[in-house]
Amino acid sequence: MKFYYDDDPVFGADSQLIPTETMPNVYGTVYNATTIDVYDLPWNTSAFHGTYYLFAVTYDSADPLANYLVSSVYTVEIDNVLPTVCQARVYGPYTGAISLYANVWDADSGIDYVEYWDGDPTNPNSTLLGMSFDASSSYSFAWATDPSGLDDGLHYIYARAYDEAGNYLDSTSFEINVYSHAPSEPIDPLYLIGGLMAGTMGDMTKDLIIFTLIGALVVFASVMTVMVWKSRKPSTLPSKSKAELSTKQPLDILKTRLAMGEITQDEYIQNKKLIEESDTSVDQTSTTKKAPPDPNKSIKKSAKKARKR
Ligand SMILES: [Ca+2]
Ligand SMILES: [Ca+2]
Repeated sequence: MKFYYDDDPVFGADSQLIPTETMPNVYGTVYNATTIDVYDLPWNTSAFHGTYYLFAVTYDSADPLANYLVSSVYTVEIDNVLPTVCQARVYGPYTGAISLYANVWDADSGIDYVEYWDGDPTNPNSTLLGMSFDASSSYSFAWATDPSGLDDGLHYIYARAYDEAGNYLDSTSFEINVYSHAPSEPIDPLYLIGGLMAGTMGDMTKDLIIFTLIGALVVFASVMTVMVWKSRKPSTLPSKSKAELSTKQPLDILKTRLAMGEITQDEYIQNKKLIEESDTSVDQTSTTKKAPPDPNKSIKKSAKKARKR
C-alpha cells in the first residue's frame, strides 16, 4: 500500500508519494486483518495549507511486476493558519450571570468553538470559565458568578478561538469589575420603582410621565377648587343687607390690595372715601335712614372759607 497526495483530483505522474519515516519499506500498517485489510499512515501536514487530493494505491504480491489498484480520490482541506480575529466582549451589568461574547474569524476552515478564560490562557493559573460552539449567538456564554461575592472584584476576561483544524488565537483582555454579592441593606422601594420604570420605559420617558402627572394634578386641583367655590358661594355667604354688601366687599378688597402693596396708603384712603360715599348714596335711596354728613360739604365750606381769605 502506498499513499499519494496531489494538487488536482487526477492521479498521475504528478502525484506525490507520502513518505513514511519509521518504516521506509512498509507503507502503512495493517490493524484489522480479519475482515478487510486496513492501512493507516500518519502524514505530517505542518508544511501544507489548502485543498489536497489523496489517493491510496494497493499492490499485490506478484513478482517482479506487481499488479496495482488506485483508489478513488479523497479531498482534504488542510488548515495550518491561525484564526485572524478574536475579540472578547463582555456585556454588563457585571453581576450574576455575566454574558461573554467573542468576535472571531477564520478564513480557512472556519471557527469551531470559543473558550472563555478568567486570566491569560497561556498562564497555568488562569481558569477556563467555559466554551461555546454557537456561532449564531456570537459564541455567547453566561458566566454564573458566585452569588455570595467570591468572584467580586477585577477580572481580565480572555477569549480563545479555535478553527476546525484546532489552531487557536487568543484575544486581548477585557477588564471587568464583578459585583455579585447580595446587598446588605434593604432596597429602597422608591429606588426599586424608579429602576423598574427606567428599565421598561427609559429615563426620558419616565421624566416626561412624572412631569405630565404633576401637571395634570395641578390642573385637576385648580378645577376642583373653582367648582367647590362656585357651588358654596350662594348658600354659605352670610345674608347681609344690600348696603352692607356694597360697602363691605369693596372695602375688604381695598384692604387686601393695600396689604399686598398694590396701592399706596394715600390711594387706600382716597378709594375708601369714594366707596363710603357711594355706599351712603345707596342708603339714601333705599332707606329712610338719616344720611350721615356729606364730607364734600365740609370740603366746599373750607373752599369757600379759603376763597374768603
Ligand atoms: Ca494529478
Ligand atoms: Ca485557520
